[in-house]
Amino acid sequence: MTDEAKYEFDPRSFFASSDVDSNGVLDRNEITALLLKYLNELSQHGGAEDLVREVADKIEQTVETLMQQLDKDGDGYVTYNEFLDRAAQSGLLKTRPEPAPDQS
Ligand SMILES: [Ca+2]
Ligand SMILES: [Ca+2]
Repeated sequence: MTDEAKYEFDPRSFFASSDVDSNGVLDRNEITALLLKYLNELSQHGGAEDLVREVADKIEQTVETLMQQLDKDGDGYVTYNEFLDRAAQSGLLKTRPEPAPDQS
């Protein structure tokens, strides 16, 4: 149980850094950029080449699936709460590579 706080994921800053135009919601383009960045991180960490290639091949389909999962009210935008809901119950947080500690 003590391993639970092994690394800190800060969903707020993660969401904010993904919200490129800072309008408080993530649109399809921002989700795509986020996914590409995530894939890039994964491939830099190695060991996920198959996954990276598979997702990169079907990027539009993957974004579509992500949007369906994230955008619960279907308005085309992912709010912070929608993101939090999904992040909490999915494997997203667990599979994300450990970020470099940048908190002071
Ligand atoms: Ca935005
Ligand atoms: Ca929404």
